[in-house]
Amino acid sequence: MKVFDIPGFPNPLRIRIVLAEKGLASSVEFIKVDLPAAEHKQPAFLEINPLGTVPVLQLDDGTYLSECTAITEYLDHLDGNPVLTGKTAKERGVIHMMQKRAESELSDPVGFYFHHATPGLGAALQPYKSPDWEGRVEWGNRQRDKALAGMQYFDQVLRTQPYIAGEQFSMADITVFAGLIFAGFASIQIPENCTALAAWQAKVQERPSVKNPA
Ligand code: GTS
Repeated sequence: MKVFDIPGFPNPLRIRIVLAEKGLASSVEFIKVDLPAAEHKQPAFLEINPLGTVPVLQLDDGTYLSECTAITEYLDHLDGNPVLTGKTAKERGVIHMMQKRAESELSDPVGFYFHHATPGLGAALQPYKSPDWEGRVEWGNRQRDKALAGMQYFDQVLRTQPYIAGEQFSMADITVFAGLIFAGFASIQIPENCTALAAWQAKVQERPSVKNPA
């Protein structure tokens, strides 16, 4: 298998953590995509992912999978032991729900803030991400506020359970963790009152897959 991504970036990190969790790090070859140079917006890359985002997993039969959730589902099921995406109907439903909230309430708004209210990844990419439009900075700043509200929400969740989707570490934890890394990169800090979220972050940081992602 091949993974098209760029090391150190938040969404690629999600899949690198999954690969480490599943013991699959040595089963993949990494192909670097130059995001700041907008390589992922050029025709050659758009052929493998028309949405122009990384990561993308290429299976050995040539199939391309994009979207971290889809890639995680695939990798998690390879060994018949889907610990990250849920085994029972209830686990799958709850993880799916919290995963969606992790994206809609945290990582997506952080990305919108970063690409619209700041210079983002620089001049080569900005025309693709945020062409000049009136009000984009104001809208971006509102997205930062939404991300901060999302942190408050996850803090509340973690006051009553050890992980984002309940008792077990799951895909939803990986998404929130990567979302917080993206937030830090965009200079959005975890609010001081979010002590449960900060404690959870410190705990997740100690997982072998997070300390040594693929
Ligand atoms: N929903 C997608 C997924 O789950 O894979 C999001 C992927 C995504 O936004 N990837 C970013 C990207 O390609 C990489 S990063 O945010 O983690 O850096 N961004 C470049 C772009 O132009 O959107």
